[in-house]
Amino acid sequence: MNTLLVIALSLIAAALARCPADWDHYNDRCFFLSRDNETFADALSLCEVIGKQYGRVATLATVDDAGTQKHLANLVSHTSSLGFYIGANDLVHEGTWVWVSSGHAITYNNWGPTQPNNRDGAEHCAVITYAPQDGFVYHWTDEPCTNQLTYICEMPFDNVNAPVVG
Ligand SMILES: [Ca+2]
Repeated sequence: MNTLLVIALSLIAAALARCPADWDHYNDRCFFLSRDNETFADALSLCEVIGKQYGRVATLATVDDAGTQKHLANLVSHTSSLGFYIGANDLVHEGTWVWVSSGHAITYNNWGPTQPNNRDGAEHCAVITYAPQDGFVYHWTDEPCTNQLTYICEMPFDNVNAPVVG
């Protein structure tokens, strides 16, 4: 194949694989920190809607290893929000925490002190929380899924089906 054509196609593929301008790239995923406050269910729906704009399947963030946790904690530390929903929840079976992205049980966690505690039997959604007075420095807490909070979406980095803004 013509060398220039190969280079051109490579450049196009690279451009399409980028994360949108207001998203953050980490390993194989793009992450988005909201500014709006939503319930867990609305946050999930909004992630999905935003992802469709880029032709990708987006969902609430799957924080499945220490590296991802550290990366997201750093992003959160540059905001003024005290809590971001991630995708972990035990809505189906109390005490069985799963990722909304896959339905698979969580294998990594970063729960803060005494968490998850399912306070008043009403806490089924995981939040990356900054409340150092309570010992939470970007640790996870379980909170009522009806709380209105900021949230973190994720979508694949390498899906090249869509136009990318930015
Ligand atoms: Ca809790």
